[in-house]
Amino acid sequence: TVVDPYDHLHDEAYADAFARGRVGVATLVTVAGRAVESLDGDWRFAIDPHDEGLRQKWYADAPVPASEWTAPRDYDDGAWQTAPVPACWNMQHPEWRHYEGGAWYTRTLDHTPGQADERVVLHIGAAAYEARVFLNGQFLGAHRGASTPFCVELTAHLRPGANRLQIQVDNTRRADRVPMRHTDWFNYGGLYRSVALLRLPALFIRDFGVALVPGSGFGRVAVDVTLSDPVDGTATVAIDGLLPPSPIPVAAGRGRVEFDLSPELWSPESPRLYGVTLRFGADAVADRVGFREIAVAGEHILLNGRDITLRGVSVHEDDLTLGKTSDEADIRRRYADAKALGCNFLRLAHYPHDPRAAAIADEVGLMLWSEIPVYWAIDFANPDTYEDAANQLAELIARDRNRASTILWGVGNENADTDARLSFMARLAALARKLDPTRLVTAACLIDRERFAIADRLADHLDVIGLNEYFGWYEPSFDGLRRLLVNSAPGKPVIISEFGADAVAGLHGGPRDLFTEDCQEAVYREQLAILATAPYVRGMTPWVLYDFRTERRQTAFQRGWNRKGLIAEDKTTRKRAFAVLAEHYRAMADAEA
Ligand code: GCB
Repeated sequence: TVVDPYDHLHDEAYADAFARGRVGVATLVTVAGRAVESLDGDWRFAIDPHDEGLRQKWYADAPVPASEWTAPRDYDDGAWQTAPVPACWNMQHPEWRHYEGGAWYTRTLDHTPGQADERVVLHIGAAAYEARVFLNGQFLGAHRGASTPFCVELTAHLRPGANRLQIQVDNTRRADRVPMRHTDWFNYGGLYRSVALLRLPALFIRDFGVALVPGSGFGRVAVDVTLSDPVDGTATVAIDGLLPPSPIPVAAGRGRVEFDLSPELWSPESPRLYGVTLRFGADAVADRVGFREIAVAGEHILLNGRDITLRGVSVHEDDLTLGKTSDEADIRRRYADAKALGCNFLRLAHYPHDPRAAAIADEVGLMLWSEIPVYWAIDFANPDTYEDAANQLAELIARDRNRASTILWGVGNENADTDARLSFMARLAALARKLDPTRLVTAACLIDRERFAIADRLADHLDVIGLNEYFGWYEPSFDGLRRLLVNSAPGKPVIISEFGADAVAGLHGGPRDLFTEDCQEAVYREQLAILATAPYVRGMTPWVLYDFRTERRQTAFQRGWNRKGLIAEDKTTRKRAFAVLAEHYRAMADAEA
């Protein structure tokens, strides 16, 4: 046997991170309306494929005296390259394009102590996939999950003057994580959403929610608040034009009050938002919130009591130059393209998107399906995998619970109907309901191949059934789709959460010439005609708005891209199927009006 003399150091730091230091939803602090101190910009950066930083303790504060050296110290971040935050490292240098492993971000934090009892919290918008945070040599916490925010409190370890902040980020795909090794999107890495410091009073508002009470006839608004510590007291809430500052009694750090209020309702046609301010002691948070009710009645979806159909499209976070990082312009372009299609709905696949996605959807009037990457065959029997998925779900809900645009939580995508998966995802559905009774729960399911019907056992645990099907593409004939729809009596609304076909923009041929725009167009025409015959199909989100990067697709037509976009990866060139879907959605909207 060959023994690596330094492995114990690595294992120790690794075990440390995940046994003692794991941070999750319980430590998250809302940033709504807060003046944050941005840490975006250039950080010193190095890839670290052999985890030398953990073995050699690059995070150790002072140089270790030579007598105590357990490993050679090759660490000097002063000579490192820099990388911008927020960004995916893959987009920074050609040699980092396919890098998968650990990497270190370091920077100096200049700290001028404020009030004596000030608390300082680091807020990380997203780190793909794992992150370990070190300050002045101390390991402070670790997080799993590529697309949800997390917080680490720095207060006890900050010094006046210069402080050394280091974040080790690791995007290694692992069989027991969420997602696992196999996905159909690019494995970007890095601190790819904003990083900021929150300077807070000793007691602060951790989380709050403002929403219509379901089933109250649009006449009651519930406001809840959770504080940093289990104290008693009184918070106040005010809603512009609706509610003057009003008390919320708080006991053991929590309070909830229902107010008799009838706000103007939010809808895609009229995306009315109200300014909301919450205060407790020296702390205040604020947000712009819409009030709406989403419900299911039989096979129908009701928005504010009105039957609606969801004219949607699926979209990934992916960009030619930004990778998985989104900026506001990119999100607005996404929504402008969706509106040009006639959409009132988008499926944000397959992981939580940038927080501005839901905030801007609130403002422009689009409904959203937001999901966690319980994708394909994750390790459903593993309790640690469940914990990771549940934490990602809870962090997503905590982050976006005040976004009226988000109407559906998706708890998975195309997961084979096994016992382990059923219990795993049924628990996730129950968790989503418990954390948030104001939204519907869904999942993108597969066809039951034996009965040839929509008969996933998980459907009992969902409000809305999502169904992915690729008739006309992975299955050449459309007969199966007709048979499937006739065979099914779901008793709940169904959203066709995916269908589509690859097409290289500009490539033409006959309607069955694969990878041509004409073939994609033919698939859309046939799909739309057939789906219109099933009354329980209450919406659809065809796959997908833009072509996106994916390492697993390497045919001559794909070369690292999924080509099922209605628009090419330049986000400008529309394929022929775009107009077909736009025409169909226009007719649907007219029929509804
Ligand atoms: C699916 C997956 C999606 C893939 C798509 C495809 O069913 O849910 O992530 O990208 O099919 O293009 O095959």
